[in-house]
Amino acid sequence: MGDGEVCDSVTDTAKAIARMEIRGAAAIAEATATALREQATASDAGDAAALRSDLRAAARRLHATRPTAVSLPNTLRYVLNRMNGDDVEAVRDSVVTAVEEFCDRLDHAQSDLGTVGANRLTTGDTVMAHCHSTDVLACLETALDQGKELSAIVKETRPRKQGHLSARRLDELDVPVTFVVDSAAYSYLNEVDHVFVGADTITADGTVVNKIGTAGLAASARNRNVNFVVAAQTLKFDPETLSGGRVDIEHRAPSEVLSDEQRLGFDTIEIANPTFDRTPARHVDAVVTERGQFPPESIVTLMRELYGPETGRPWEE
Ligand code: RUB
Repeated sequence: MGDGEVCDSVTDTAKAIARMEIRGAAAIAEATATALREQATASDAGDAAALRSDLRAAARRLHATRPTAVSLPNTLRYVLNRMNGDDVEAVRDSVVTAVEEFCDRLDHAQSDLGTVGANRLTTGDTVMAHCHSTDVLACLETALDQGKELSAIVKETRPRKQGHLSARRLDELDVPVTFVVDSAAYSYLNEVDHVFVGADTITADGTVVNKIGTAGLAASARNRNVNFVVAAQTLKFDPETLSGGRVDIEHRAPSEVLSDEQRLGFDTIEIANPTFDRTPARHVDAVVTERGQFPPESIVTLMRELYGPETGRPWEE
């Protein structure tokens, strides 16, 4: 190493993120930060410039895994912008310290956000959940810890069925869960007090990019006058959208939709598998963050305050 080569744990983490063994924006952020720390400690770079080059190479490898989850580049920005020092030890120490700080903030952010989200909930409420978001679960867990009784309707969330993870977690917490296929959501909305979803990315105009199916659910919730809440740490804000950047929507393999066996006889039919969609701000009642609750249209102000000076791509330098 020392010549832009990445260590095994960076490669392993990148593969695990790409295969969705590590998934969800917060988990991706933590794994990314930890992999950068591994790179800093494993590198045998001979001088500070070589170590910086190894770290940027590691960051590029990680960045290439999932294009839509902005927590990943925001993590890279946080750590690489704090990388400093004139010798190898100093650069290494600065990265290790930045990663510790980052992981600490991540832990606090989720529990602070949970408290804000729990304030929206009262005993007897039924919440509909889509996909698996640890930020959403933090809101529900905090409300339960406060003694509020909740029930949940959980959507399966095709094609990867991450709704199973949410349903199992809520069942462990003794929340009565009704598990439904995605197409049943509209029929169940009249039994629901709030829809809670997470986010992978929130743009400067308050658009919420989250697991495919979120936008349709938000439109249905608006149609039925059901509160639609997005639980998302400010780490999900995309600072590149402050200057016109667009969020690319990841497309994954057709085999996630139909297995090779199911595909027999379908081979001339194109299968599309977009992973995320865009929910417009007008369908979102509130964005719950660790810094409080915001109408989506006001996110731009907070985004500028938090990320104004950090919109670059330090892994490309
Ligand atoms: C997961 C997903 C989650 C967000 C938020 O998508 O869309 O709602 O990532 O998760 P995938 P969290 O399964 O493709 O990663 O609140 O845990 O950060």
